[in-house]
Amino acid sequence: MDRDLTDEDAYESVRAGQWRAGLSRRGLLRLSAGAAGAGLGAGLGAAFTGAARAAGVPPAAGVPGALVSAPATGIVKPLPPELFIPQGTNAETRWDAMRGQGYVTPADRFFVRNHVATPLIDVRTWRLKLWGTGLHRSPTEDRPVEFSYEDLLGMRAETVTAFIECTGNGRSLYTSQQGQRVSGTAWGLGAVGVAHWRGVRLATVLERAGLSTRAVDIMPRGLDAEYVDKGENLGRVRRPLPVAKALKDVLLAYEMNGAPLPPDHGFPVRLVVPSWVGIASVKWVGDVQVSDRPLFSPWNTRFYRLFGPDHPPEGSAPLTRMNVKSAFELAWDGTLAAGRTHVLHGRSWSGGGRVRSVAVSADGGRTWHRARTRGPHPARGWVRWELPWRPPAPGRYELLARATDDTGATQPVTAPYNTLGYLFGAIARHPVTVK
Ligand SMILES: Nc1nc2c(c(=O)[nH]1)N[C@H]1C(S)=C(S)[C@@H](COP(=O)(O)O)O[C@H]1N2
Ligand SMILES: [Mo]
Repeated sequence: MDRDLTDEDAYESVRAGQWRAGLSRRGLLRLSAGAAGAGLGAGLGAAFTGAARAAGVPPAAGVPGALVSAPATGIVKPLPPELFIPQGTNAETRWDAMRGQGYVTPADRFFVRNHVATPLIDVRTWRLKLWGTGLHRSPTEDRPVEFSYEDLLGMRAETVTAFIECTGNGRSLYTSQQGQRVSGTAWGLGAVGVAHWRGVRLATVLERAGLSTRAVDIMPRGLDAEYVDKGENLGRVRRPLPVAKALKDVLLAYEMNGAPLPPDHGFPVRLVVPSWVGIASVKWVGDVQVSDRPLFSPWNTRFYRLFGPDHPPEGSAPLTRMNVKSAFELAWDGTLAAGRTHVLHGRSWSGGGRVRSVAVSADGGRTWHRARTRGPHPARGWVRWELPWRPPAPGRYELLARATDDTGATQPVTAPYNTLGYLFGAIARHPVTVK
């Protein structure tokens, strides 16, 4: 039986076996051929507009890989404190800055997760390079198949509305809510955003480059500088993706919310890997290796697996889909006026599918009330919801929201511990003071 590698259970068990036992090529061939066939033609839910050249060619800026010397963060866009919480080389969206916004996260407040500084790339010389043993005639890295920005703009465009979420989103709650020590950026719940991404299907580009039925993994690599982790140079950001997922619903995006990608979000072109861990959505893509055997990088071996007492020493299988989460459009530890009714607003999302229902509690989880969802509700995005609440008296409260997706997955009371603090999906206890 062929197993769909875009199903994370199948993917995890298959890949876990591969790490341990080396690979059975025949098994993998069957996997990729079957899953790829099933995935092809599954729509992105997309709008083909026909006029593919919305953006034209933006002005050139610098050279590939050149660093922007924005002070301290390496982020180009302004980071006003009312929109962002600084997190080292990263910036977290303030959830209160989503209050009153439409369905998507505007680019001016979309979180940024950068291993190193945002590079400014000259689109006139930029090329997308594909190479490897998974393409016909196995082009080498120094003689790849190339596409220009113009080439991509000239191909059939699609739009997908999808969240991108850092795997460590909510990490600080392992400590604040569960008293556990984890390492990594101490995100609150703001390392997530939804945008309308427009670009070319990765499947289209892979096919034009001569995708072979032998291909099993692809590995996109960013043009940002090499990442040095505690003195060790890990090379440029890159993470393998199974061909089955690459062919299913992955976009090579050049627009975000109707405008050319901003530099911080991957200009000129980034991957958008819907529903999966944010690291899969490689920004500033320069090349894509296509391989007839499984690929490895630190981003699928030492990072983005679960480590800790409940996992084998080499960690879980590489993480794929994100879990179910919810957030209130309120400042963390903010204030609400006493003596009147407030409409609590929030958003919920899941990598597993559409969010089916959201329940809210203002009394620590003793009583729950179904929130009213409104607006669009796409599987790869989030759903907005609201619920009126009249605080009974001044004082400190914890607001809880719990979403359930259409696979039945819901938010637990406690998130399973892992040392790197990934996938915090427990019900967050959002503190507010009423006075
Ligand atoms: N080239 C490159 N791609 C990257 C990263 C990076 O540092 N370099 N960070 C990844 C991570 S960990 C996340 S969560 C998302 C964040 O996307 P955003 O900065 O557009 O919000 O980009 C991913 N793609
Ligand atoms: Mo991330």
